[in-house]
Amino acid sequence: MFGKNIYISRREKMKKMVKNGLIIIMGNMESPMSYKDNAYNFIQDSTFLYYFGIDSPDLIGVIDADTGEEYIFGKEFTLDDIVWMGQQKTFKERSEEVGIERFKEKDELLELIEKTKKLNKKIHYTNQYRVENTIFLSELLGVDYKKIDLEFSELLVKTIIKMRSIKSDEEIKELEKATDVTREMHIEAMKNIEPGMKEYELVAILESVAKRYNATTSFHTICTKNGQILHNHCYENEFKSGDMVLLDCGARLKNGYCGDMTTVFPVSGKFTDEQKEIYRLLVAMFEKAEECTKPGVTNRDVHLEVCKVLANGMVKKGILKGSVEKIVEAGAHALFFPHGLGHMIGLDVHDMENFGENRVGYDEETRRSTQFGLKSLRMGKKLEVGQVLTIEPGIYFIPELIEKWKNLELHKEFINYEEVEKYKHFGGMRYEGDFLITENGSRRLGNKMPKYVDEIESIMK
Ligand SMILES: [Mn+2]
Repeated sequence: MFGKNIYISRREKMKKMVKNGLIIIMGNMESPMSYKDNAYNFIQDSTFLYYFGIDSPDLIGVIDADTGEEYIFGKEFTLDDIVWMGQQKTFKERSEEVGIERFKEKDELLELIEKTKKLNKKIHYTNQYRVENTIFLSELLGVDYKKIDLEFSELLVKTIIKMRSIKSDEEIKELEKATDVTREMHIEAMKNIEPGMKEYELVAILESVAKRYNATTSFHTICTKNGQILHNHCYENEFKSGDMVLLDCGARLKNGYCGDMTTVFPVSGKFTDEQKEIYRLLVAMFEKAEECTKPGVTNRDVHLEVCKVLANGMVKKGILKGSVEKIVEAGAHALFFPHGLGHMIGLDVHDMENFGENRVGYDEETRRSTQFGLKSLRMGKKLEVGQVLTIEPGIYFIPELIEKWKNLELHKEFINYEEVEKYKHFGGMRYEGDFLITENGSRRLGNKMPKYVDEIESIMK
């Protein structure tokens, strides 16, 4: 948690931007895993964390933009809670730590809503992603639950996205820490991998690094010898010499800030010549993105520049043919790179995507494409100083996709299918780092991360 003044000034800024009405920010409730008292790990809503800071279930933050009054509604501890969980700070005390003087029992929220309705004031709330909160809001506001996600406040959501998109110095420090824990997870994996190991055994090693820092993972770890499967959460395979590991994982610090990194490394500790060739092209794509990522350009343009590096490399290998510009315009390169270059990262690993990918990654100026590949770019809009986003190009040979395109004779003027066939066994590679947009360009967060073949091989020795 940050100092009180940070939360106070964030809420002041929000009030100024929303101007009038009553703002409701829902914290998360416990979510049962198999029965009520056996819940999933509690994850606080990140917007609630951003404005109200308290990492506990069943809280609701309310701000009256007209009067300036601020509240947290919840349920104060009873003797019963203390018997089960021990003495702890009261919610009143914890509310005061984030500058909120009015901690109220949850039941009293209904009165405030009734009062607000009588005054004909607007009630602002955001679109919801948890069914418990949708039902709660529906009952509180007397709105059909199906309408909750139609009648939310676009103004409030826009305000939150605008504020959370630009990271402050203290947030950058936390993101840097999250990136460093993430880095250590990757390096530990590189040092410990050996032929004969199961994917889940490697997962156990790298996830224990996060635990050592009182952190969790920021999403389900992808740790696989089948890198061509983009989001593979199955860990049953055995690594063999000659296989590549694709590891995409991140740490989520106790305070909510996330890291997200992907590396690929050879199980044996030595890249084969074929692996080196593709990996070097991947690094060239990554470095092109680093070079192009700066304020004022759209991330869509950065993505397209990176696609050109890929297309150019594939033309040199005889896999693609024709003009690089035309290949990328037609989207033929997406056979090998069907996803986007990256996404914003912060308190969520895909920052604020609960509001909708397009609200976060696009705007009136930059619209989302419907073309295969480009349509999966989550962040397309103009880059601004203070944004933090991932850069994560990939090169994949997905047998099923190759087969399908080949049968449809898709882009056959650009794709030399006979050459592509030779790589069907190859798998896939991705490399990812987290970047802050600075005045002059961008800066990769965290300590230096191995990237080149010799750097990776020397760590694995
Ligand atoms: Mn990512």
